Amino acid sequence: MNLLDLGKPPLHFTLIDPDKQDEGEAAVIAGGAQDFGSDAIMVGGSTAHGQTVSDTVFRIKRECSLPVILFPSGASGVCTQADYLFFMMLMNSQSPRFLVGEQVKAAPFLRDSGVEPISMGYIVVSTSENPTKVEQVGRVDRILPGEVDKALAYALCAQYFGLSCVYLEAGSGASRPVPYEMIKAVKTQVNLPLIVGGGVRDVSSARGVLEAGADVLVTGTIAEENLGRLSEIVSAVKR
Ligand code: 1GP
Repeated sequence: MNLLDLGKPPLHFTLIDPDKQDEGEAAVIAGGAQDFGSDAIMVGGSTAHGQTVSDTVFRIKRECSLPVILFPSGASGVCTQADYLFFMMLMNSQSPRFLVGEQVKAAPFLRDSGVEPISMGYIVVSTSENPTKVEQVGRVDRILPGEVDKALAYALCAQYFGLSCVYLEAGSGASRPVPYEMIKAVKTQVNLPLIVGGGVRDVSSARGVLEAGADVLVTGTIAEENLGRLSEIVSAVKR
């Protein structure tokens, strides 16, 4: 599946972390996201797994007709109710677990699940002074905001490995989004659909990320905090 089969870019995906609210609240966020014009619901988080993920996906699917894409932190974040799963390699992890270990555990289950994998090169950029959760859990080789060439090298690896898309991630709740210059470099030099997320909480940074070249903008935290702001951001993506 090509990510851009989900729609003509720019696209907006709403990320819901099952550990941040109960299933009912998650379904309300998903319903709102659909009404505002978001293109897909991503479900996952650094600590979310098992039954919590399944219950949340089940409830979202009942209330909302958008495609649901799992965004797992490991094999235990996989469930059968979703439509797609980001089959991701955390490219700048220093742990074999996030390069291929969790994927090996998940693959046989995924084969039998009916959930369609979307391969993705996941690159975590360190935009905050204090390491974000994903930086800590994923044991990343830090990419600092000025290290555009380093991010670009990882993104090129995603292309040469034959992965189907690349995600530049500042981490959920990051104090700043991925630098625009970095997004621009990856967009112009890497021939893959480009997802960008982390730290986007207002229309101005959403526009900045899109103008720099993101095909897909992901927002998570803002949907938990302020659905009105989510609506403004989705409108900015879609105008
Ligand atoms: C995290 O990029 C996503 O994986 C979303 O980040 O929660 O900061 O919007 P936020």
